[in-house]
Amino acid sequence: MTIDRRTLLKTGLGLLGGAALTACGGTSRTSSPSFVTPAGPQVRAAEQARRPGAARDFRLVAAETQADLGGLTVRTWAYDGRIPGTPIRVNAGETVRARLVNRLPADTSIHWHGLALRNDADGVPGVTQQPVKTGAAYVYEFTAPDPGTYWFHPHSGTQLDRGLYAPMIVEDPREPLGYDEEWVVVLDDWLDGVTGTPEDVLAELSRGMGGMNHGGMMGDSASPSQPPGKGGHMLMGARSPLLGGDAGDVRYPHFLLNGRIPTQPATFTTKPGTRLRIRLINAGGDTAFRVALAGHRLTVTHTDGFPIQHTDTDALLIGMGERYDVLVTLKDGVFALAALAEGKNATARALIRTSEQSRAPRADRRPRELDGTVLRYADLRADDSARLPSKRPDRIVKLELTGGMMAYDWAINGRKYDPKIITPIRSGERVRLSFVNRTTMWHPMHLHGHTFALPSGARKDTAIVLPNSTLDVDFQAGNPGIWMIHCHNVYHAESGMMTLLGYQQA
Ligand SMILES: [Cu+2]
Repeated sequence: MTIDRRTLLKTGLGLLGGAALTACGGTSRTSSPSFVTPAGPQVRAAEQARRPGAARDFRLVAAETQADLGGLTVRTWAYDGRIPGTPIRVNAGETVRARLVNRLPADTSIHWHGLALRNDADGVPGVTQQPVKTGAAYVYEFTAPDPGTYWFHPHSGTQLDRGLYAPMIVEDPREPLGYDEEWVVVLDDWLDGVTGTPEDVLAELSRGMGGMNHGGMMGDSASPSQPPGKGGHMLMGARSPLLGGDAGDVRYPHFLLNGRIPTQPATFTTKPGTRLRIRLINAGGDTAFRVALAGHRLTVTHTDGFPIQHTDTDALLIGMGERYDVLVTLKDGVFALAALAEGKNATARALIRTSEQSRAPRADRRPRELDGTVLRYADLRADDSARLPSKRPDRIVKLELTGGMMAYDWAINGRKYDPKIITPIRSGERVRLSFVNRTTMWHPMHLHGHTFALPSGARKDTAIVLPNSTLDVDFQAGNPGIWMIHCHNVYHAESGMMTLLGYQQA
C-alpha cells in the first residue's frame, strides 16, 4: 500500500522531511487510505484513556565513553557511561518523563521496547519523531501502561549494538508474585571498540558473501575465538538445531552478562533459600542465548512482560529483544548463571553466591542444565489475566520474511524497508500477523506498541520465527498510530527487514 504526498502532509509525516516526503513527490493515488498521525487526536485520546499518573523524571545522556567490561576496556557509546544503562523503574500507570541528551557524534532516538505507549513516544526517527541531532535534547513523555520487564535502546542505525541499552521495569503496585529479591540480567554480544564498530560490520555484511575477504566459508571459520582480521566480522557455519540451522551472521569476540565478560563476572550475593526473581533481557544484536542456572531448575513466570502459567524448565532460549522472568529458590553454594551464545560456542555468565565458603566454578565449566529441557513456545500458556478473549481475526496481514546472506538483502515481502509502505489496519480489529519465513535463517520479529498472542495464547511482543516455517500471532488493534514490525537482528533490520502498520482514520 502506497500513500501519497497529500496524505503524508495531512498525517504530519511530511513534516519530518527526509525519505518519507521526498520519495513520494508527485505520485498521487486517491484510493490510498489516510492514517492517524503519531501526535494526532486519536493518539492523544488513547493516552488520556490510560489515565496518566504522577510524572517520574529521568535524564539520559547518550555519549561516547570509555567502558570497563570486567578487565576489558573499550571505547564505545553508552547512556551515562554505564553498560547496561541504569534501569528505569516506575509503577504501572505512572508517567515516564525521560529527557534524552544527545552527545553522540550521530543522530539518535530511544525506542521503549514492548510498551503499549503513545505513538509519538515510540522513538522511530522519520516515522514517529524527528531524529535527535548531536547536541540536542528530546523529552519522551508517556504513560507506562502494563507491568513487566521491558528495555530501551536507540532506533537509529546499528546503535543498539554498541552499549546503548538499559532495562525498563514497570512495577505492579499489586504484585501478585511472591519473591524475596529480584535481579535484572541483561545479555549482549559485543564487538564495539574491539574488532571494529557495528557500522563496520553492517558495511561488510552489506557487500554480501561475495565481499568476504577471509578464507573459510565453512566449518572451521565459525570459531568465535579466532581473532578476526580486517573485516572478518561475517560469521559462517554457526549452527543451532534449536534455531533451525544458521544461528547468526556476526562474529563477536565477547559475550556479556550485565556488561561483564565471563572472567570477571557480575555476582549476585544473598542467602540460601532466597526466592529470587530474575528478569532476563536479550539486548544482543545478532545472538540468541540459551540460559540456565547451574544446580537449579527455572520456574518461568512471564514472557515479554506478560504473565504465563508457571512452568519449570532446565533452560530457556532467548532471541534478541525477548525477555523472560523466572523464579528460583536458591541452594547453598556458588552457582553459574550461564548464557550460551546459541550456535556460537561461547558463554556469557554471572555468579549467584549464597555461601562464603564455596569456591566459584571455573569459567569454562558448562552447567549440565544447558543441555537439559529447553522451553518451547508451545509450552507457554497465558495466565488468565493476560489472555486475549478468543476471536476470529478481522484482518490477516501476511508478512513474508525474505532475503539471505548471499546478497544481504533481508526484507519483508521482498521489499526493503520503505517508510512509504504502510499496511492499513483499523482500530478495534483483531489482527493476525502471519509471518512466513522464506529464508534459511531464524528471525526474532518484533511489533511495536502492542503485545500479540502466540497460537498457545502466551502474550509476547517479539517472537522467533524459525526458517521455512510460519508463525501466526494475533493482537487487538487498540493503540492508534504508525507502528513498526521488524526483525530484531539489528543487521537484518538495517538492511531492510522492517515495515510499518498504520491505523486508518476512522
Ligand atoms: Cu532477521
